[in-house]
Amino acid sequence: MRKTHESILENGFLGKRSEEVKAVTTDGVRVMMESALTARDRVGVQDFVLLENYTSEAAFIENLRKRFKENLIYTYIGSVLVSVNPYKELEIYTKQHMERYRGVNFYEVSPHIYAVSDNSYRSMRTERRDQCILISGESGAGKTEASKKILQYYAVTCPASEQVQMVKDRLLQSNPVLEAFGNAKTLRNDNSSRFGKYMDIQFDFKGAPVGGHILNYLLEKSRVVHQNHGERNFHIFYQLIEGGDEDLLRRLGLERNPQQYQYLVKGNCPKVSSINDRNDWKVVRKALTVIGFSDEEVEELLNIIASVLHMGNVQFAAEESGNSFITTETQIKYLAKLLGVEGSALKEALTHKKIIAKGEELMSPLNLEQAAYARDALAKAVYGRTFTWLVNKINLSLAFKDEVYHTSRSAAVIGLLDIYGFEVFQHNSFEQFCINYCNEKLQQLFIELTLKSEQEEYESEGITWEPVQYFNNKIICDLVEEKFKGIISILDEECLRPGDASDLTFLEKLESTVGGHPHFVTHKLADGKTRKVMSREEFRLLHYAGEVNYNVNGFLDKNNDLLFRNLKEVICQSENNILTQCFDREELTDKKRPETAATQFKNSLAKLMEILMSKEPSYIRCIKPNDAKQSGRFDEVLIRHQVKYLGLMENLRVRRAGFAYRRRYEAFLQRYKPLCPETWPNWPGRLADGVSTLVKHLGYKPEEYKLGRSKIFIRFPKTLFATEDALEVRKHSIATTLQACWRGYS
Ligand code: AD9
Ligand code: MG
Repeated sequence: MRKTHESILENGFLGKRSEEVKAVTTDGVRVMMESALTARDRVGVQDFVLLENYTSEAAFIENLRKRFKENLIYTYIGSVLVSVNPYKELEIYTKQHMERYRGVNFYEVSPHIYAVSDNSYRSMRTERRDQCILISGESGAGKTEASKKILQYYAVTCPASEQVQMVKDRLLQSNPVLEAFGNAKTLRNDNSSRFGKYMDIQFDFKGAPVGGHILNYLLEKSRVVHQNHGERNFHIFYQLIEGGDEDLLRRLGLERNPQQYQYLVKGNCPKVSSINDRNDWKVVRKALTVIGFSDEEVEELLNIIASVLHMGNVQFAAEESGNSFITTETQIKYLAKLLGVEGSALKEALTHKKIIAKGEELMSPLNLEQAAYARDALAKAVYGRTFTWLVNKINLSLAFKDEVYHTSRSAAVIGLLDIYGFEVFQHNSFEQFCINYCNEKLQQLFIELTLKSEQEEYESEGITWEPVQYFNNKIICDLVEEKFKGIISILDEECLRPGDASDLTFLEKLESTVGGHPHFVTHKLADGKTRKVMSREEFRLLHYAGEVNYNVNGFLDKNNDLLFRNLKEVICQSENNILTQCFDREELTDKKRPETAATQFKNSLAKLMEILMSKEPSYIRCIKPNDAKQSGRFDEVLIRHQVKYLGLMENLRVRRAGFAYRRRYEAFLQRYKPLCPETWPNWPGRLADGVSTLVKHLGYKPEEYKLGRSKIFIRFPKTLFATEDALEVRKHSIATTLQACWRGYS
């Protein structure tokens, strides 16, 4: 019985209150209905629009809590999916579950990420329109897991030929590879994405996935050389050291102990209980083969990874003059071999800088600090560019080519966006600034698209729209990205300014330019006094998702992202094929100053927004239930904060602004036609007339509903609840009659 009730609850329209059940005809039905309602009290409503008290944040949170307790991690706000990270494996991602959602109408099954996936897929097929699924939420909220579930759903449920199966395998296998090289343990998440990823899955006319393309955004390269306490470097280093066989490690000159490597000891966290590096290594190694990497390419790739570890162990000492020299010859030997470069040239380039004076090239010696800086810059550049190479290589392997039509254009695409989530640490730097700016942009898109599409729907259906007040974070996006007076512009200006420009002069310039902005704060108060709680090296941004203090230390350097020219020259001579692709010799002759890191990021985000705007979006809003990464813990304060900044209450209000529910005529008639003798079993005329007849028969009052061009709009949830109740009763009486007939026959 319990199962029946839950399936009624989870599969039908939810959220009725006990007193609303009036249409009860027999004791049996009453028992059944009451039992269903008790269960409903337990599991809450599956769509927040059905909350009676939809403006109450407390009711919203309570509904989330109820569902979370019952392992119902998904809930809708209309068509937006809210997902709470369960921090445990749930039995809801099996093949049977996938089948249940395949081709089924969004609202007829319980909320699930598969329903969103299937809905996008069907819209793409039927409307021939590109789709995108935007996954947002803070670090550790479950975005990457969500994107993987979507990809798996398509891989399992979409039609496949032998050729398509290969594409599916490659699409799936690209994940472990990119995560190995682009994810790391942070304090917020053991598998935190340290790069942004937008992936197009390309489909042919039959709906089969035939290719893919990935765009990657700003990798957090600084992690290669430094990790905060309790954090790790990128997974691949530990995987290689733990999982690589003896022979491989010998060839690479590596020891099976991460603590031996300076680039791996900064966070003092070589092992993570939730991660099995050795197993992950096997997975990644196999994935590289499936994607189509040759043995030679894998070897060259691993040579680079190992070389970064050796680079970290290159040490310097200073002569009396202050000039540095290298004290670790063995490392240089390994580096020369692994990078395929001249050892002596590398040594010179790590301890000297080429300058041009009076038209002549001179080698100027570096002091200890400068030499360490050059070494770290090289490690970051080598790793960062290799990561981009990896993405390009995966793209080549996923590229769609139609042999018949000789085209690389697919019929339609579904884009998946999985970026780094909003993050706040004790110490926040340039990387957090970029990550959080990116989240602002996505929030902006969410605001524009949800409000816009809602408005458009009312308009296209010919229904009057009642606007809702909401916080528009455009003001913060502008503060960061505006031409000439935005933070990025000011940072670039300082980066270009010769002379005494420093991180602190950048901060001063910020104060004088955007000091009065309502979302910008520094230690300086308007009356000239200082704010004691803030350091002199920080500025605070009041983000849509909360306040973050950024320490300006390293901003100029990270934004400049420069590699000394002579180091570049050495790497350009490399015999390693990957490196020669990453470090193009033309770069050496190019006089143009490359774009700064922040400007590149800003421009790539602007392009991303254009891509997303051109597609039909679906949203998944991920919520992190607690900071301890524990299952079963529902931290109300943390969750309330996320509900607030994700704008979920506003989203709900917009959705409910006029009408709580809307349904296409066809679906509405199909579901409720048993309730009216004129529409049952079939309505012969126009759908709109059928719905009109049906609702009149049900006694809907004119103020309770409106008929649009293709949909019925229902103002109050209780109208729908009453209809649902009547349907339940009707179904039960049909079942009872059938049973009686059956007994009569037997
Ligand atoms: V970040 O912004 O990249 O730092 P994400 O991507 O939002 O972050 P992620 O998907 O990596 O978070 O989820 C964090 C962890 O939560 C995972 O490693 C899982 O252990 C756990 N998780 C998330 N979603 C699910 C789920 N649907 N089922 C089970 C989950 N566990
Ligand atoms: Mg992630």
